[in-house]
Amino acid sequence: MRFDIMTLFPELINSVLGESIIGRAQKSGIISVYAHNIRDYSTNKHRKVDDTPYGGGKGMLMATQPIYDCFRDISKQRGDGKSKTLYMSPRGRIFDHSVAKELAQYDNLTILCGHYEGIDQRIIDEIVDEEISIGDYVLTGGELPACIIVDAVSRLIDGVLSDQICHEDESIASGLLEYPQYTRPPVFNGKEVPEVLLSGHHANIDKWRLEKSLELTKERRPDLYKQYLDQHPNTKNNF
Ligand code: 4FL
Repeated sequence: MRFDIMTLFPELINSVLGESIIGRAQKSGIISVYAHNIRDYSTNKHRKVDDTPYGGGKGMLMATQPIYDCFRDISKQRGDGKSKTLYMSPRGRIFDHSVAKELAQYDNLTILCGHYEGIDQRIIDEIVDEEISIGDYVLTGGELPACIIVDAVSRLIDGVLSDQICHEDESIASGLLEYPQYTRPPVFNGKEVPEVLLSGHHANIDKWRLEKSLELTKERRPDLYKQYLDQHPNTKNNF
């Protein structure tokens, strides 16, 4: 899978995504991430990328020309596969695990990161397929949200995680929060590991973990809990 990020801070993208699992996935060629500096496409002699808003108001907007030329260059570079262009924006659809699964079906994702007070609406209308928000807060730019999308989507791609069962098995994907986990030592500051986990009885351990997941989800995320019960009507509700 190929990601193209349009940004004023390509080094920010490369430093976040160059480490750990996503860094390794890039080195092994399973995914590629290209951070394009929008400023490189400015035709202005001072490499200007922003301008004042029509109608007045404070702040500066990102202008159309450098972004459009950057996008056209990316369109030439990327393959023919299934492609989508996203704009990271607090106005967008809220990102969650099901959106990540949806986006993992594409061959090419192009992500536009905003700065300043926003972007000329016409560039959004012209090149963006969907606006995506990572939550109801305002950041200084779209770079960190873009990295979150790349991270969450990439780990769903075959071969990115070492153990393929891993991401299908995990908590939020199942609709429940994760049960508590323990490792050695068996007693820490006087607190013991729950006995069932030391028993070696796998059926009992699975049952305990599911109960803990249900209990935690009911308490902390009643919205997810209700959804889970709707989808799993045979769940025994003991709490
Ligand atoms: C983008 C916030 C996506 C939340 C400033 C520029 C943002 C954001 N989700 N804040 N972009």
